[in-house]
Amino acid sequence: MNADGLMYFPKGFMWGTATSAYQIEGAWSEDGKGVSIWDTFSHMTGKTARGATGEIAADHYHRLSEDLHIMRDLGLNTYRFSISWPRVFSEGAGQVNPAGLAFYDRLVDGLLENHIQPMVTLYHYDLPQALHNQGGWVNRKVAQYFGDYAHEVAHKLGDRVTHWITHNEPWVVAFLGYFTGQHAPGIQDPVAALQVTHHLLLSHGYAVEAIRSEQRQPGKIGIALNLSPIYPASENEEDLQAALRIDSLQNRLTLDPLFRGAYPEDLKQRLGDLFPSVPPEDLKVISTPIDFLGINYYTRQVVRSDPDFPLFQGVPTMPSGNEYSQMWEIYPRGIYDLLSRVWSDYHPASIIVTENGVPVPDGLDFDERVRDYRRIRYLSDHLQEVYRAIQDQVPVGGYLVWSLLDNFEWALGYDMRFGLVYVDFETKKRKIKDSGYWFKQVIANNGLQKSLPYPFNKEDPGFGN
Ligand code: IFM
Repeated sequence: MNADGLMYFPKGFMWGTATSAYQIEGAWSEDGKGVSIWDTFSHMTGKTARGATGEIAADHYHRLSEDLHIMRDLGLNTYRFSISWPRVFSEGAGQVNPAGLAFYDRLVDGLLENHIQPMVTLYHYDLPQALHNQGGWVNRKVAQYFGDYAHEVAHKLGDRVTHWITHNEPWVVAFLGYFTGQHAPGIQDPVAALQVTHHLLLSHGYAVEAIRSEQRQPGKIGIALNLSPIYPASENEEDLQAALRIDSLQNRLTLDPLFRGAYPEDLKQRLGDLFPSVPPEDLKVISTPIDFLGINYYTRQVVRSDPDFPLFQGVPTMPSGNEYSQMWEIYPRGIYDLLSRVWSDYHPASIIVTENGVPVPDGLDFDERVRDYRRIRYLSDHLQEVYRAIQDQVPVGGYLVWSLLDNFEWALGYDMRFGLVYVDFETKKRKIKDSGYWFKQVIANNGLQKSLPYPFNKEDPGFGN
């Protein structure tokens, strides 16, 4: 910390926000876009809160210039967005849809005009329905199609995109989509979920090769994983062992093949026949070196041993004493522990916090201001922990807030607001929240104030939101 009370981040630090296509774009069937599994799923009765769909979402597709203006206003130097695969290939493969690609072309140009680095995610949950009809991610061929899609996009945008992310949260795609069924395509089959994990990782490797062969400037390539540090509920040996077992499923299942070229042996043994048989050549493809690891962090898990719980004999608990958001426990220290652990165990070339944020029930006050103090507190506390990791030599190159805009939070519909910018879902009107102005100041300073003034502390009157 400096004498002026600011914790300065490294020169060139990436400050930005993240979004995904289905959560903000809308225009679900315009300009030749094909149907995605989320279009199908959200149109089914009972799959999302209040039957919400992404048909219109935040209407970003039609409000691109307004949203670019907001990004510039916030002073972002990086913007992470995803490309809708069915917008580019309405059938997932074969004929390209030029109008779909043109939208992203305009977006990338608009970002660069505003001095914002484009970070492209190729897959953020919205598989073309046509490929699901061929078995979806359970079908190995889909991994190949993903490589072809990556090729096409890199061919078009590879002269301007600075950062590529192949997949967002493959664990969520596999386990919420194919095991619990809370996400599209709503399947509940553990064998499928593990097969899907492998195919997603394989397709990541294909995409890395495809982008490297097509890009015409040295863009950096990575993947974004949802990772959670796992802590034992007590110091008992049983709880410690349970935490390690859950860690193998939650974190090492994706980290080990990507960085060590092998799935965790203990996990494979535990899962026995449930685990797919994997050709050794696949692991070479999966572990193709990448330029950065994206980490999405929201919360931790605290696990206690439970001999009755199948296979893993461990269950998550809800520790008391800490604050909770609408979705999770708030545990800033977890991001420090996670960054330090990933760095010391896997040594990725560089790390970017590709998502961090919090859902709080905020809204417009009488004067049209959104005083989302709890979000400011959350972001500030987490950034302090990121800063601490950087001081300890963990190579963190950027921090992106989830999310730019309030948006469609998957099965939870529009009930969870994560944005730095408030969206009135009736009128689609945007309003920068107090957290957005706070973040703007952090970016402008390239530094964080150590202590937040009134009324950002839990004890202060009016902290409510
Ligand atoms: O909204 C999601 C995003 O799509 C993926 N990461 C977690 C966010 C909050 O749940």
